[in-house]
Formats: sequence, structure tokens, C-alpha cells
Amino acid sequence: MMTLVIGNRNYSSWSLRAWLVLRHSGMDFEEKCIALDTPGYRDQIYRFSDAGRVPVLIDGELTVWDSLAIAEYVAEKVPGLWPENALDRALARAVSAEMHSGFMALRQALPMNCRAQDRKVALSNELANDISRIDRLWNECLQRQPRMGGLFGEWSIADAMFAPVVFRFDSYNIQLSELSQRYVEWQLEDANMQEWLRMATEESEVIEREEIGL
Ligand SMILES: N[C@@H](CCC(=O)N[C@@H](CS)C(=O)NCC(=O)O)C(=O)O
Repeated sequence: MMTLVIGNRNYSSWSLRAWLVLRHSGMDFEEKCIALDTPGYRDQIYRFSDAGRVPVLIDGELTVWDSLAIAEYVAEKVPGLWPENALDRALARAVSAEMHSGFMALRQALPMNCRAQDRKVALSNELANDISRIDRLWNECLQRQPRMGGLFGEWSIADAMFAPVVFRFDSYNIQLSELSQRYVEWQLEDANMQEWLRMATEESEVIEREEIGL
């Protein structure tokens, strides 16, 4: 059976992405959770990957150590995780890549903190630009769909890539367009997202520097 090594569910945004993809794949996997920022946690991660980052997927002899690479690996095993239509698939990969490599202001100013509610953060220009870009991007995708659902209709890896942003927008009460707000609600209603949130809420570790906007 495959093993997915993840960080704290409350804070580890990259772990959430890989976990969601595996859950939606329907494949069995074991989870090994490493509490980030606790004594010896780096050594624990390095035991699995020399990149020193989670998530890490172990499948027999194979180690895959990056969330998007894990998503691609799982998508090769299980069809349907990327949109079926080639045009949608290209766009889904583009929005996923943009999330994977961008939105630095958002990542720094609004750390994922799933169980946090009603946090308040002043919006710098850079942060407002990131939020506005995501709002426009979601609108572009969602307006092409006949009904509310994933960015490309059925749930896809693109939705996994933005799942941590959904938790962030919810925790920090970020104002969005109506369509994006409905997408946030659609994501938050997802049974896997709720399960992740429940597990995050049950964790006791607190990473002080990620506790923003109190
Ligand atoms: N690009 C990597 C980023 C992974 C990453 O930065 N993970 C963070 C946790 S969310 C980490 O492992 N941090 C280790 C540390 O804080 O020392 C991916 O997509 O998996």
C-alpha cells in the first residue's frame, strides 16, 4: 500500500493538496503525519525525502516528493482526476501551475490555518493583487460551467490545488465576488474537506508564527 507523509493538517497546505488527490482517486493509502516545527521534525522528514519537505508519497521503491508531482503520478494510475476534455485539461494544468509557483504574498500574509475563524489581516497591495487574481481566475473557470461545482465541472486536481486557498479565504473573511464565494462554500461542503478540517481541529500543536490576525 502507498504511504503519504504529510505535515500538520491544520497548517500544511501542500499536504492537503496531495491528500485530497489521493482521497479522490479512491486508492488505499496510509498516512504518516509529522508535526512540523517540533523537535527533530526535520530529521523525520529527511528519513523519507532529501528535499526535506512534505508531502512525500512512497509507493514501493518509488518516492515522489512534491504535491503536483504526486498529483500527476496518481492521475496516471486513476483516470478522471484531470478534466477529460483536452482544452479544459490544459487550462486546469495552467491554473494548477500558477498556484504551485505563485501567489507568494497570499502565502506569506495568510498562512493556512484551517481551524482559525474570524481572523483579520490588513490587505497590502501585493496581497490584494493576489486575491483579486484568484477571484478573476475562479470566475473565468466557473463561468464556463453550467452549474456550481469544481473549476472544471467535476472535481479535479485544480480544485485540490486551490483547496488551501479556500480555507484561507474562510479563516480571514476575505471578500470575494459572489461566484467565487459560492465556490468557497462548495469546496467547504466537500466531505473530504470536512474530514480534513475535523482532523485539523483535533490536533493540539500550535505554530505561533502561523497564528496571524488574532
Ligand atoms: N513545492 C512543494 C512545497 C512543499 C512544502 O513547502 N511543504 C512544507 C509544509 S506545507 C514543508 O515541508 N515545510 C518543512 C519545514 O517547514 O521545514 C510541494 O508542492 O510539495
